[in-house]
Amino acid sequence: PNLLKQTLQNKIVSKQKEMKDLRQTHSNYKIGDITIGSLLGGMRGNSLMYWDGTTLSPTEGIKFKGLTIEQCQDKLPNAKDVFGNISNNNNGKFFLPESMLWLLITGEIPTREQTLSVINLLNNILRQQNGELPPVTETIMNKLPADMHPMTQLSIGITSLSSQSKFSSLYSQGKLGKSEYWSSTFDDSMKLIANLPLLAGKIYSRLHQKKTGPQPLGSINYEMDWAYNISSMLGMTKDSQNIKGLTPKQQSDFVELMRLYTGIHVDHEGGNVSAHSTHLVGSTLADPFLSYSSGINGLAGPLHGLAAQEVVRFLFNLQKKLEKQQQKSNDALGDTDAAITKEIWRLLSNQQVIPGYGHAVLRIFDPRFDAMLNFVKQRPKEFQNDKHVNLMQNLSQIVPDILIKHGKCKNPYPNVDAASGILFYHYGITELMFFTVIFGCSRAIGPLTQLIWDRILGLPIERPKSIDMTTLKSMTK
Ligand code: FAM
Repeated sequence: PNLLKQTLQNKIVSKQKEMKDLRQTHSNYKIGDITIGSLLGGMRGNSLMYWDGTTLSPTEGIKFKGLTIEQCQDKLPNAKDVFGNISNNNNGKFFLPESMLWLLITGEIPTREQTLSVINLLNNILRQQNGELPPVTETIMNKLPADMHPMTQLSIGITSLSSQSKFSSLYSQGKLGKSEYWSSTFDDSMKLIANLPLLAGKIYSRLHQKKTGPQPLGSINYEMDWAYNISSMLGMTKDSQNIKGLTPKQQSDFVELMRLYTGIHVDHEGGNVSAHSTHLVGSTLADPFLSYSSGINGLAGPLHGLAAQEVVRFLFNLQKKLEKQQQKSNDALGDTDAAITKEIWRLLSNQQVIPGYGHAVLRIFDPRFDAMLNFVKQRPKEFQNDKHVNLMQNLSQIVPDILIKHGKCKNPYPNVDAASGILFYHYGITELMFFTVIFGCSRAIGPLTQLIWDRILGLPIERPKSIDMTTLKSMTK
């Protein structure tokens, strides 16, 4: 039995009624004003779309069905809750993305059994595929140039899965009534999420093909969770080739990092580009694969998900510069802060952005950044000699003051990308272009959950009105 789908089904009637009442009774209620400034400024501050899973407060950060990240860590089942003591170290403490998936779809905190049912749901999809990508996707992925950007490969891979879409197939056969759209959208969405460890693994293995050959770097362990299996398919667990030569403790830590990262990146309310693109394309009744590949294309922009890659490049260049300067001046660590400050000002005066800083909505230290930083603080021995991780921490103390003085950006604080890439790098994911693929695995969960609800609630095709310069000018006369 599909516990998640059944639980969702039980919620449909009352939620549809809520929406119908709102539409009938309050359609004319005004919720904001649109100014020329916001129209030309990327619609900042305009509440224009319906999104139910998460909300983003400028001062409190992300909330998942009303729960902060800390509350989620406290309340949602983690690997220890689900599997018992899986290792003799302290890991297994971060909530599993599967429990977040349950929360976002049903609005309820899952029990251990319910979380396990989501793990089994995803693993059973892969069992039916013998732990391999569908043949069409496998063929297409193998034909892509190995040096094509991993995000382009991910987008193509997800698009190609569209040939598996139950929704599209039933729709084109004229077999679907409106009230049935959600069911096959649910099945397609779960299929997409289940296939992401395989796709990410495929893309990563192609980066290593010269050394490791064409075979996968790992295999799916049907007893384990989704984040574990992403790690395996990247070659980072005992179910894999352990291509980076990690110790068992490091393997376990890497899986823990993957659970943390893929748990907190699932969603960031609806207006961000990856979520909004999925929603927009989905509103045409494009299937979940076509819809989410649009989200992936948006995530691949340097101002959005690609920032993780840019941050690591930035940290490496900065570290090199600092070391050169120290050699020149024969200085110990004394003047590092001054040198960092000078370099940040140089970049700003060259009109460059400081990657990993700023946010369109947040006006605080991103709580997701804090969560990643805590991961480091809980493992002082592991990270004490990593100069780039140290630089990342140092920057987070120095850059905000500079950005405040610079006076341009509305949020001078680090966002999640300031920390994420360099932690993956630490464990051996040294291919910078790959980081955003991991983001892309996680982000599927929020927007696809919403897409299922869009179908349940019968949200219409999105069609905002555009305005030309002549009209804008005539309005202001
Ligand atoms: N460094 C230098 N200048 C910055 C800046 C930064 N980190 N962040 C913003 N600004 C500038 C911005 O370019 C704009 O300049 P102009 O007026 O010349 O156009 C000005 O400050 C006002 O921008 P804002 O209103 O504060 O930010 P936006 O809402 O326009 O943009 C971001 C938000 C995230 C795109 C922007 O802060 C940025 O480019 N940050 C660096 C890239 C980054 O880290 N992106 C990742 C965001 C992350 F959360 C994610 O999506 N994964």
